[in-house]
Amino acid sequence: MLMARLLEEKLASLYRAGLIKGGVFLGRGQEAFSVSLGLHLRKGDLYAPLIRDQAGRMAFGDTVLDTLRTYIGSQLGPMRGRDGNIHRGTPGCGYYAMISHLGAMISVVVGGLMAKRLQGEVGIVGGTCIGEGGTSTGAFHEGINVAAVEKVPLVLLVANNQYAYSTPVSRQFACRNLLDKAVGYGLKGHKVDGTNLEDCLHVVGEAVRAAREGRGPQLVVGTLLRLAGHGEHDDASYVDPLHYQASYGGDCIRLAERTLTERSWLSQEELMEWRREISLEVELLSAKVLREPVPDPSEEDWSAISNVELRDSYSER
Ligand SMILES: Cc1ncc(C[n+]2csc(CCOP(=O)(O)OP(=O)(O)O)c2C)c(N)n1
Repeated sequence: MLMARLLEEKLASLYRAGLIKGGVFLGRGQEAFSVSLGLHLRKGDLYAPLIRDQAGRMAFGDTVLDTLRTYIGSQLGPMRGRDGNIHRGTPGCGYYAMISHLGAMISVVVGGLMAKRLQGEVGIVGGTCIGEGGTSTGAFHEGINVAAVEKVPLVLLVANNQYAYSTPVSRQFACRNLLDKAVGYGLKGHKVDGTNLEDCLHVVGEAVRAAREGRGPQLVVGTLLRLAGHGEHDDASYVDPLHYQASYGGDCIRLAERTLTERSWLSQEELMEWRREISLEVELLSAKVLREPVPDPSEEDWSAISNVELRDSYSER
């Protein structure tokens, strides 16, 4: 969680310095909810994170180095400089690269789970996420409907962070609670305070266990606040300041740190030391990645939407 937060702070500063092309989208305030899914998934599971899931990605095994290389566009990164920011993954390891924030990944994970079922694999879970705005899209409805009909082991986290870009929840949905959407389609619904790490670990852990044991798809609604703009290009000036006073308006990292010190599990000094060590690692790795080569289009043997085989077979026609 802390590593994701400090890494994203560095990404934001690199973006403001003009050293990252494209967008930078932060998960600030959503780390506790996000990390809970990444931590409960295992090797062999499927995971399709979205733009606010840096913490979940790192818990699932993504690294500071690969993240920096993707954002900075290094030729040595997993996307070889072809695609930036959150569109990264290693599908062969069940870590799916994001297509869209607005529901596309649900049916991709459901399809992956169906494929695993046809291959006779059992005990697998597929996890993905969506924002409350994304629950208004057709892709969301189609995806959860087929998940429920097929009873696949999907765990879908809905981060209700109060805004979809600048659209507040009052203009987003008219149901009483987002859990009603789970009931409507036949998924088991859970709710959690998305700012409380302990509760998130417990509730998301229960949902993952239920899916793994064959109890069908699970939907978990986390209530929290997006503590950043939609992306770093957005100053979030439209956010009603009252949200910051609400029960869901706190910073999950500060709250987790307070719990750790109140229970004497860690001292302030140890927490400071964690921050210092992580910041140093992030600084050293970003300095290294900034010196790495970026792709030269005239030298590369791939094209943006193709691979060598497709390119050659196309040019032979
Ligand atoms: C089809 C489509 N329309 C618009 C967008 C731009 N867009 C990306 S995320 C987003 C808002 C998403 O809000 P929400 O689902 O609540 O997630 P949050 O950003 O709050 O995490 C929008 C409008 C897009 N990517 N694709």
